[in-house]
Amino acid sequence: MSPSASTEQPSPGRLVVVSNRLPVTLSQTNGEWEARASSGGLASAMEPILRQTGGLWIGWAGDDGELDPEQRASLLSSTAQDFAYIPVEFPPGAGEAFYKGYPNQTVWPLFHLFPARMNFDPPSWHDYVAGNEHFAATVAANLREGDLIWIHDYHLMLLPRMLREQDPAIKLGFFLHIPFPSSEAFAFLPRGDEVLLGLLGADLLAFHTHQHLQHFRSCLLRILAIESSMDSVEYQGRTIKLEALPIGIDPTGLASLIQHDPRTKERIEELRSQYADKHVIVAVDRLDYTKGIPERLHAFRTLMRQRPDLKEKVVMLQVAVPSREGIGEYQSLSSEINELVGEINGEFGTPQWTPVMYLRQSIERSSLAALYAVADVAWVTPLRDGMNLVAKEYCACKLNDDGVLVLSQFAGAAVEMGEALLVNPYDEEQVAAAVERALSMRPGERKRRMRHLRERVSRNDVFDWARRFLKSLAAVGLEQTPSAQALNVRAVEDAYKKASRRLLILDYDGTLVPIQDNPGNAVPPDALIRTLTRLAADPGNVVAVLSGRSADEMEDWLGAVPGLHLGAEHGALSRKAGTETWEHLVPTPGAMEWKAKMRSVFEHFVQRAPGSFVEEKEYSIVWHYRRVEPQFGHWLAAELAGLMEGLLAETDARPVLGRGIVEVRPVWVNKGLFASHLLAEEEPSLQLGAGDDSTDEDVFDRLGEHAWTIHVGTGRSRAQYWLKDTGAMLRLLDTLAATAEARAA
Ligand code: GDG
Repeated sequence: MSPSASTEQPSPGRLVVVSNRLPVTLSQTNGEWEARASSGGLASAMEPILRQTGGLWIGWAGDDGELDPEQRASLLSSTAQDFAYIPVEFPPGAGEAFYKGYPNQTVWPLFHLFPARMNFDPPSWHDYVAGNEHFAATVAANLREGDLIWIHDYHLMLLPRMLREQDPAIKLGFFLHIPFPSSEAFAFLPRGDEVLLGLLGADLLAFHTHQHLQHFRSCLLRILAIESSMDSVEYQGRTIKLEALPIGIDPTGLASLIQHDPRTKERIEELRSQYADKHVIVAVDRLDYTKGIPERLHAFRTLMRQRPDLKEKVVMLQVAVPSREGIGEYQSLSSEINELVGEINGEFGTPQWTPVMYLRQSIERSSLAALYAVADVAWVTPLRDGMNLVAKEYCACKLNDDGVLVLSQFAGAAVEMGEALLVNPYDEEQVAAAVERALSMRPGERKRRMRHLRERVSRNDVFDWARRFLKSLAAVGLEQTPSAQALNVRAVEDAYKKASRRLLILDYDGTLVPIQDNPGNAVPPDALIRTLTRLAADPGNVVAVLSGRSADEMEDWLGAVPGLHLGAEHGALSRKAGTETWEHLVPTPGAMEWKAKMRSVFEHFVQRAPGSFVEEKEYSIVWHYRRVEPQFGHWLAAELAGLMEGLLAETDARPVLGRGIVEVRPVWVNKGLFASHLLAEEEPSLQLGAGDDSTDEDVFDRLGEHAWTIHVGTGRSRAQYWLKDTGAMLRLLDTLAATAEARAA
């Protein structure tokens, strides 16, 4: 254990770690079941904290339902001290089906940018959902108040939402160990929207790098139309933190093997004498197509062809740990590598020299440390990797700073390891040249580069990583301002029944009808007209639909609903129930000369952003960019708003950013004014205001403190409550309409 691990307690809560596999595997040897602990970086980072907090680690033990629960529990308890391993129970065969299907055949290839290797079999999605449900059930059965839940990786991306739905108050963080792809690639993922929604159940979502985090944000925007900031996203009344937290390793553990462990020391001596007259290049990977093993072998062959003088002077030790052997892709990769190694050794080898030593097996940690310690060069060239721990482990083992790291620019580790020789693993000539340079680098440069690398790897170790994650997770509730809570429909219904006079002010787009790419398509469906008619028919109700749209559109769409109040242009215009005329609630627009000046600027933005258009209303002028590529659209919107601020400085008009729009209107036009007028005329005993964007906040502010203010959809709001979407809003209105009718009958 690292000394840093035992000193600082990261959080007061009990830690519950959830990962697909427990760091203990139950397997059968000669008919006898045994528990074998794996000593990965994650296990060594989690176990001290689990021990400190008496925590739990929940995961699959790999026995696939063949053991009875008691046997399993007793085997597992023999491996954990002061904390518990809790196995997730799967029906026989279901654990394997879950693991091998959607996570490894669909998500893994796509997230590593191999869409052509992606397989999607619809039943595998159902296994994925069911697998996550098994985890959810096990977690829920073991949870205690105050627990901090930390979910790991891509197998469990639906779990955050499942757990949140069971208990909205839990504290839950998720870490993705693999890269997150760009939105263009992510769009290929079948059921990708479900995956994003699953992740949004967390309070904290962390990735290895900023690039992965930015890709996640852009997927939220493009696929779910959810906006976010660099470090957070607002969703259903919660703030979800977003962080880039590169994982580290246990450098002290490795160094102490090299310095104090007799087996490691012995192995170092053996390797040194075996390869005394040779440069040693090491490569260590799981046998996976993302790790670029064939590409590396091709580059090695190029190097050998270009540099015949390296004959008998260099050896490449490639360790490849078999992985996911039941999947066809992996079997053919294994054969491809065998053939390549055979070809290279056949082409260049001599009776005294085998250029590529290929170990297709797992080796002991002590041998691995010895290999790193002895190797002159580490050749770490994955085609794509979340982080890549081998790169960091190698540096941690160069205690005298004498070694060179050749690293793929597509490994997450490249972000932090600029002193390595960074290469594009697809370019075999460039890679071969980098390895050549590594082999001939002068000692001064080698040591300078490695010293920086090693110091950084030592500072940002895996314990520090875990502490930072948990500190951030523990602070979740404390940093958040109290925000909206989910609306309890039953409670509104009760209040509604008791009230004799009720005022309902409802926004239109995004509240009563879903937002459309083309605003002209948001025609009210018949069901909405019927519900509004029923509500407005109740003599106890004043029902108003208040929108930023023009009076003409409001009249066309809702003018025929008897008894309905209408508000247009954010309440600057009002049409009372039972009348046919529109009243100006604010001074008449008058000259508003600024509008003409703005028109040409707006038109210029339409030219810059195809798909956008300008709408002119009595009191305002609007640039609609909903159909423009979202990031470009937001960027231009900010530029337009900034430009307007300057141009309009002398007037009383200001730009306002809305959902997919920039609107310029006089400051005195706002929905709060409309609400005030209605409140002055009525004396409602129940007030309800619902809206989805920033213009509706003025209504929430104007209604009394006991009002039912409802924010529809995602994002931050000063409303007291939120509802998921327009569908939920309509169901609420239907329920209220039915309540009144039942009473009247
Ligand atoms: C995922 C992400 C991310 C390898 N061979 C042996 C052995 N190993 C150990 C290495 C290293 C680990 O396995 C491999 O870690 P990687 O980071 O390279 O890759 P993944 O397994 O794909 O892990 C990855 C990681 O999660 C952490 O977030 O870095 O990007 O894909 O620790 O030393 N260990 C032993 N014998 C071997 O033969 N004992």
